[in-house]
Amino acid sequence: AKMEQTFIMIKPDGVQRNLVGEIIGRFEKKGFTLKGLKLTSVDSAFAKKHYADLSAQPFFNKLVEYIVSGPVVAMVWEGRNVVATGRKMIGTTNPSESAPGTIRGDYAIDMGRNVIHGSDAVESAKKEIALWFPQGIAEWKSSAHHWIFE
Ligand code: YYY
Ligand code: MG
Repeated sequence: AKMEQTFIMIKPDGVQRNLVGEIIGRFEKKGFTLKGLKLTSVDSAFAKKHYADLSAQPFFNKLVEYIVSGPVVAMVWEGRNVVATGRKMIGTTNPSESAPGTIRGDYAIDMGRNVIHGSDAVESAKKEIALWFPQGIAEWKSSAHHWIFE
């Protein structure tokens, strides 16, 4: 599998519930590399752009209200297969079906308070990273790189 990047966002409930350190720790300890990080609040126009693909869904307005309800932590993580592996670490959309050991399985109950977002494909990751980090992200290589990737 190739090196790729994914966009991960800790949603307002995750920030309010002090899960930021825990979630960052899981991605760090897995071996992925942190390439972008900011605490920020977004307005509804921005949230609608982020979730544009879901604009026809009945839960869309509620989802947008939730995302603008407090600051979020926006991140870019890099590593081999990080998009799919990140989704596995996050768990299924509905936390009541997410396996224990996943972030949603361990820390969430309701679908509309599921703590974290992760890109669902390499293409959507590229779009989301460009939307959230228009100024670009840090260029660096971890000194642990060769201890993690063969
Ligand atoms: O990628 P993921 O976050 O797992 O789910 P999406 O299908 O992209 O939906 C985005 C977001 O919308 C989801 O995290 C919760 C919310 N949502 C909802 O409130 N009700 C649904 N039936 C489906 C999704
Ligand atoms: Mg999604």
